[in-house]
Amino acid sequence: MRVNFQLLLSTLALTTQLVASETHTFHYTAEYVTANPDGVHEKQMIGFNGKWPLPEIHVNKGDRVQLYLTNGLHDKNTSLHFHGLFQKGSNYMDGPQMVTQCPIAPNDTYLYNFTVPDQVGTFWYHSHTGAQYADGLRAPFIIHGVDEEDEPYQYDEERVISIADTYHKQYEDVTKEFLTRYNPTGAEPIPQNLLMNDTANATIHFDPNMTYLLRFVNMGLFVSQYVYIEGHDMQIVEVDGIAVEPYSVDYLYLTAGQRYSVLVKSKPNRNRNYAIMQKFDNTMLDVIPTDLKLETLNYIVYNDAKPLPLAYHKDGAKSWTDFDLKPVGDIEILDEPDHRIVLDVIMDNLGDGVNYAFFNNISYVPPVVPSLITALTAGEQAVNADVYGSNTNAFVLQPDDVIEIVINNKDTGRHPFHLHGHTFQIVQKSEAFPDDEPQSYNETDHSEFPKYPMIRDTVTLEPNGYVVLRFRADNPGVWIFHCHVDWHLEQGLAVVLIEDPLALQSQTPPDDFYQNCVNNGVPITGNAAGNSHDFLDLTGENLQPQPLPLGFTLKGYVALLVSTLVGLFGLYSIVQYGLEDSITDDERIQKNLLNILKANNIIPEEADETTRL
Ligand SMILES: *[C@@H]1O[C@H](CO)[C@@H](O)[C@H](O)[C@H]1NC(C)=O
Ligand SMILES: *[C@@H]1O[C@H](CO)[C@@H](O)[C@H](O)[C@H]1NC(C)=O
Ligand SMILES: *[C@@H]1O[C@H](CO)[C@@H](O)[C@H](O)[C@H]1NC(C)=O
Ligand SMILES: *[C@@H]1O[C@H](CO)[C@@H](O)[C@H](O)[C@H]1NC(C)=O
Ligand SMILES: *[C@@H]1O[C@H](CO)[C@@H](O)[C@H](O)[C@H]1NC(C)=O
Ligand SMILES: *[C@@H]1O[C@H](CO)[C@@H](O)[C@H](O)[C@H]1NC(C)=O
Ligand SMILES: *[C@@H]1O[C@H](CO)[C@@H](O)[C@H](O)[C@H]1NC(C)=O
Ligand SMILES: *[C@@H]1O[C@H](CO)[C@@H](O)[C@H](O)[C@H]1NC(C)=O
Ligand SMILES: [Cu+2]
Repeated sequence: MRVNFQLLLSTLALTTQLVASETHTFHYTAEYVTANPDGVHEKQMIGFNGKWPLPEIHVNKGDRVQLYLTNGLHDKNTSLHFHGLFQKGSNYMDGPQMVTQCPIAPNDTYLYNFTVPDQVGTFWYHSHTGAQYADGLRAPFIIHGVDEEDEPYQYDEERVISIADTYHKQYEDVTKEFLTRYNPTGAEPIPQNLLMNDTANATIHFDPNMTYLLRFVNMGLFVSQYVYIEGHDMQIVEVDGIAVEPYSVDYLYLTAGQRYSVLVKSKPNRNRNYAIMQKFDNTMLDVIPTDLKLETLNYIVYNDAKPLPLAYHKDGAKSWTDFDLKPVGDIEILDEPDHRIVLDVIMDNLGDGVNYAFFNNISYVPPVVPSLITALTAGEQAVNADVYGSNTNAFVLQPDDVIEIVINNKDTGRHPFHLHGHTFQIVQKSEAFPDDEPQSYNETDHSEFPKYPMIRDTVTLEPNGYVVLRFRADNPGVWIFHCHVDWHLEQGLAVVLIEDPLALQSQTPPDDFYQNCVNNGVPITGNAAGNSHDFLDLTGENLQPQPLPLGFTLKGYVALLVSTLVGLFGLYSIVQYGLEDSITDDERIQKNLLNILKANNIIPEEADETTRL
């Protein structure tokens, strides 16, 4: 009797566990949907099953996700990345095309099948094909805790609040106009608007006497945003899927890709409604068009019968940084690194006149074969960084090493860097420095390391400054580390970390992983050049364009030109000017520019194309 009872109990326990972890199966077809996100401009968005916005996905820790993605875009490839998920043991489900998978061809279906065993919090999913998520192929992905330890904060209800910048043109048109020699300074495309919850003038309903968990996700492409709420305190409790000790703030600042969950106590009555504001970080814009609204108003509504609030401006907000936040659980700084990777960021023009982004003088160019496939098929040679190509910035990491990534910004822009497959500790993060005084990290002369550093998956690098990140290489895989300003990723601001490739080889992607490549004409074995006979022979690999001819100081030339033209017409017109379709050859552009410079006495009348400026 007693034995049977115990058996019954353990059977019950087993059943409970089975029931507790659920499998969520989704069948989604990505296809064009006409929508008007900001209420100002109608465009073709990319929705799922004929609907846009895309659905929020909610799962519990330990659940399995089976998401069948059918590419219903007749003229484009697609892919899906689950931002912030470790994908431990399932590297091939990470999503970035030509890194961990082949692009999904039109009319093909790919199954994203993975579990979320060890993470809780606010994440999101998005296309990792070009700048495609600009057209709306993105949505929040929330992992709920299953016990108190998972969510060391209490709330009555949650509200998921996505924010984003938005473009009125289709992403491929914006990309084309950006990556051209007619935009030699690499001026990033200026978004036309801000969205909250995929709309403008959004309404978030509140009931009185509640504690809300507001989950903010920046699903934007480029510009960081400030968010602040009238008359309500915000207490940060979760950052990029990491629970932090409660910290009260007046505002949030989210770069593309970042998330914050805050606790907000609602008012005891429904006497009035309140403003929730979004504001562009306009220091990231090269030019501010006069019709761009830098700050937009949304509504916290307690009472539909009461008037909507006016815009609210937060004065004297207390500033704060990542160093004010502390992950729950006294997680100490990792030891001195076993492997330090130093990356210098620059932006510059190559011989085709286009402005590119570089880590250590290399502008990432996707290989012929996805790097993961190279790692899986290179045998022992998978530990040799060369097989991943000379233009992918591949670094091989040894198992369980403490990795330190030092990024020195030799550029005047602000860059939110994101690492796939990991979170990292932020052990140093400098302020911004003036353009003529960039500062690099000095390992023998730096600020004190925090004892309990902040941990997250996306961090801002300040203009002309540096950040130092640490993590342990405990997740075999091919993980891309890149700027989440998608325009900068398109310009090549990425490296790939090849983490413990020999252990990675024991991961076996399902058949459709390879079939997906075959259907899209991508080889399923070989090095970065697609060579499977000699992994060290990279003949035919994809390479960045040749540099500009020696002595040709286009940069100075352009700088002068820009300052002149800004004076004359404002930078906006120069961008317009640069994009003029009628100008089709470099020679004519140079002549035109020279003439403008001469006309303004910037250069002498006798100067020609060979004059060094
Ligand atoms: C938001 O308000 C602006 C200004 O009133 C209006 O032009 C726009 O259509 C509104 N957008 C939405 C989505 O309601
Ligand atoms: C889709 O990807 C394949 C493989 O990389 C490529 O050859 C093809 O040009 C891509 N198609 C489009 C429409 O970009
Ligand atoms: C798409 O796939 C379906 C089912 O495999 C097939 O019937 C159809 O002909 C395909 N369409 C195109 C345009 O390839
Ligand atoms: C998803 O992966 C699990 C574990 O490998 C496997 O058991 C399951 O059959 C897969 N689902 C599908 C639909 O292939
Ligand atoms: C966001 O918009 C959707 C669709 O209108 C709505 O169902 C949802 O409640 C909104 N989210 C919040 C936080 O208000
Ligand atoms: C909210 O709580 C306060 C204090 O307990 C109470 O006086 C008030 O009636 C409550 N408001 C509502 C709408 O229930
Ligand atoms: C990049 O190239 C410049 C000029 O050739 C050189 O001085 C510099 O050392 C290079 N930087 C790196 C990190 O390789
Ligand atoms: C780094 O700091 C040390 C100690 O202050 C100093 O001697 C050294 O010159 C610095 N290195 C650089 C490259 O600035
Ligand atoms: Cu960037």
